[in-house]
Amino acid sequence: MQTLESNPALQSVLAKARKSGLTLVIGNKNYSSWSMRPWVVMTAFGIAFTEVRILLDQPDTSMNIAAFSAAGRVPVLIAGEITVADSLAICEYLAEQFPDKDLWPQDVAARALARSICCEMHSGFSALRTAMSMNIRRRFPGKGRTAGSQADIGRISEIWEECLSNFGHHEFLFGKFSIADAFFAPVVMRFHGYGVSLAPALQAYCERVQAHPAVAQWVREACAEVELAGKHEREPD
Ligand SMILES: N[C@@H](CCC(=O)N[C@@H](CS)C(=O)NCC(=O)O)C(=O)O
Repeated sequence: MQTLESNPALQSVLAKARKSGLTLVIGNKNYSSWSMRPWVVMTAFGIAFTEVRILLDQPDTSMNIAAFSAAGRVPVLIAGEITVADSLAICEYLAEQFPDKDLWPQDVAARALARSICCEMHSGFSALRTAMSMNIRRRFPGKGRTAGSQADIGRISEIWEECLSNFGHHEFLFGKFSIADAFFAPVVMRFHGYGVSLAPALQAYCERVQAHPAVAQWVREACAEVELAGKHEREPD
């Protein structure tokens, strides 16, 4: 495997990142649902960062990611000498570093539920993620409906209903926009792209998420990208 030492360009990007505040390493905005989550959190909460984008599904993708993290996946946050890999670990790190910004809900019960549903998202819904991969620029109405993805859509609807009715007051999942909404933002994009029908209150929630300035900015930038990742462009069943 090539190392950072053999790639002077990336070596200088990393050296600069180590010296300058926070750097978030992400994949293509059109496809990288995991990258979208911390990027939306940092943007929504006004946490300044430099973005480094690595193109997915290219011959040098693994080598380029390995330059920043041995875990071999994006997103990665570089904070001085600290490297945080994984979307959820990054969000937890940010919540700890910026306690005044309330990235998680303030109420203890709401926060416990917010963490639970983010973990459920992070470790589950693989049927939905496989059958309906995120491709912000394209529409696949009615596609990707497997028994597993339908079950995942049902469970996600149940989660949103519970959060919105008990804590959300018909705004975001816990009222004010939080990490939990950022964690489900890529699901909102999938539901939009694959034309999933939802109950009116959940559809309205999806529209609020898409209208959030940080989400809207990510989507705009995803639409402006020109690079294609063949793996993610395959027509779904
Ligand atoms: N559990 C990880 C998953 C990250 C992940 O799977 N990222 C994908 C892009 S969305 C990746 O880096 N894939 C490597 C590749 O395509 O070579 C997280 O939450 O950050």
